[in-house]
Amino acid sequence: MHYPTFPKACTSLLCKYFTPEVFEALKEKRTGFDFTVAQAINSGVENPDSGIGVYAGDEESYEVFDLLFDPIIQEYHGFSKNQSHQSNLNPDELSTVNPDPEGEYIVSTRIRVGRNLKDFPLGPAIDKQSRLIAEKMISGALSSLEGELKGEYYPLLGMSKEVQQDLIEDHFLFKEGDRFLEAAGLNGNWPEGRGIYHNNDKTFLVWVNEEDQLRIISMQEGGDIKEIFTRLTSAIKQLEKQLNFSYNKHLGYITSCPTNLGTAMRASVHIKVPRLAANMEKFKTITDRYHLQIRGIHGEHSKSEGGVYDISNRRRLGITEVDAVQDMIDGVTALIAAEKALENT
Ligand code: ADP
Ligand code: DAR
Repeated sequence: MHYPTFPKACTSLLCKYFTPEVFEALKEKRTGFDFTVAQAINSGVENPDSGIGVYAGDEESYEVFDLLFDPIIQEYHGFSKNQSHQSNLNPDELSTVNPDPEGEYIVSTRIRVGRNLKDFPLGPAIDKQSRLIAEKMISGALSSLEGELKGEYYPLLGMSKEVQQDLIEDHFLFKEGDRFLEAAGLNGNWPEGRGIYHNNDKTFLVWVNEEDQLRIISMQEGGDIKEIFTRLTSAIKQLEKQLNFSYNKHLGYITSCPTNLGTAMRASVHIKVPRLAANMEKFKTITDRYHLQIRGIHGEHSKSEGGVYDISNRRRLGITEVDAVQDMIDGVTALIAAEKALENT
């Protein structure tokens, strides 16, 4: 392995923290699943426009390559090596249930968590056989769900392009792996081992073997955040009876991208704020103050359409799931107040 050359314009956390000294210290190291630092950084080397640029191949990567992962985790999450993560999945502790009861601004709400199977490699290091075993274990656990969560698993292999495209356009299914995921080694043997589970109403869904082995999703139109969070936490409890998820007291739930560690939760609304959209400085002042992230309406790296934005919690590690959802609720409440104020000017 040679020290990579990063373009001068590179602004990723990889470029910032993968110094020649860190390279020398890590270049010969391998995890128990034979994952190397060259694999961990490949996405950021091939995509210098990455924000982060690194992915873990297994839980052990976060220890073996700590000289690189620790400063990145510290900068992204404000979370240091000696801190412990706490989880709280109790929806009764949410203060507000719906920041837009009249339904004037929030088009839809989605709350998702990432999960990976304990003692399995993560997506960048898993081989085809283990990925298929994981798919079988996960789809088997999903087939036991009852009531509102009851649904069906649809493998991507054999799914018609039309059905796949409709599910993507309707915000239910992940897009085909982008260049960041491709370079991270997350698209191996695509589409084998990947799929989506959903109930009839598509208010409860699970992605299998995309960026993480599970993305457990609760979503619906409108802003009844408590109902959506309650559905999600109930599903997580059911699945935990059959699947062991990778978790440790320092980093919480283990994910391939370090931005998702801890709660691995992104709670988002698609919200119509055309006046704030015309005043991005004010918009971003509010999202920064409430630790929110702005995305377009077709997920990461997409654009806003018709003044609708995807607004979600940015913090995931060192706060609980209730805190993460509360971050989003408090921020969305402030955005709606600001949009209303601009309506009256
Ligand atoms: P993730 O949330 O899993 O990190 P993305 O940001 O790529 O992944 O979003 C995945 C899909 O979820 C996209 O199709 C996006 O449009 C959809 N989505 C995200 N938030 C919402 C929401 N509040 N309402 C409806 N769809 C949403
Ligand atoms: N494109 C990568 C991903 C960062 C966070 N998003 C995830 N994990 N989907 C980057 O380094 O910018």
